[in-house]
Amino acid sequence: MTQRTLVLLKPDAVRRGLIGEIIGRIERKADWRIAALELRELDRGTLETHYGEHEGKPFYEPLVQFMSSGPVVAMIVEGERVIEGVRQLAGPTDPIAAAPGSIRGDFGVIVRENLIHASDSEESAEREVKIFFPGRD
Ligand code: RTP
Ligand code: MG
Repeated sequence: MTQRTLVLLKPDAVRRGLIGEIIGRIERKADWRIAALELRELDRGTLETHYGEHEGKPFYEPLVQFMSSGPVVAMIVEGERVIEGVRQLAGPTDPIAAAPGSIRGDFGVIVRENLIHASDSEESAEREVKIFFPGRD
């Protein structure tokens, strides 16, 4: 089942020089392809749309601040079962709970600064691709 997913390398990953490391893990998966890729700063409107499901939660405002604290890498990744697959590569939200070998488990400590976002369902992927790459939906 070929899918596409929206992946963000968060500002902590970019600041720490982990772009190549993380993209390398994604690229090495058989038959997955990077279909779009851009380094960019996110404005508040984009983040409010993207993280709308979390509005009102205690971590929402600090999350939006963090995500606008520096450039991110936005990507569309395509391939076999890529939605579940990138979530597996990333590991659980809390990096301390994430197993070694996962991106968050290998490089993260803080829940907010967990290096990577990946769409969590087909519906989220379609919605998020439209937000970040409106010409590619
Ligand atoms: P993401 O959406 O970024 O791929 O991460 P996720 O599905 O694993 O986590 P989600 O529950 O959607 O939360 C979105 C992001 O908000 C930050 N967060 N901080 N308690 C906290 O301080 C807290 N909880 C979540 C994380 O950056 C998380 O990835
Ligand atoms: Mg999420």
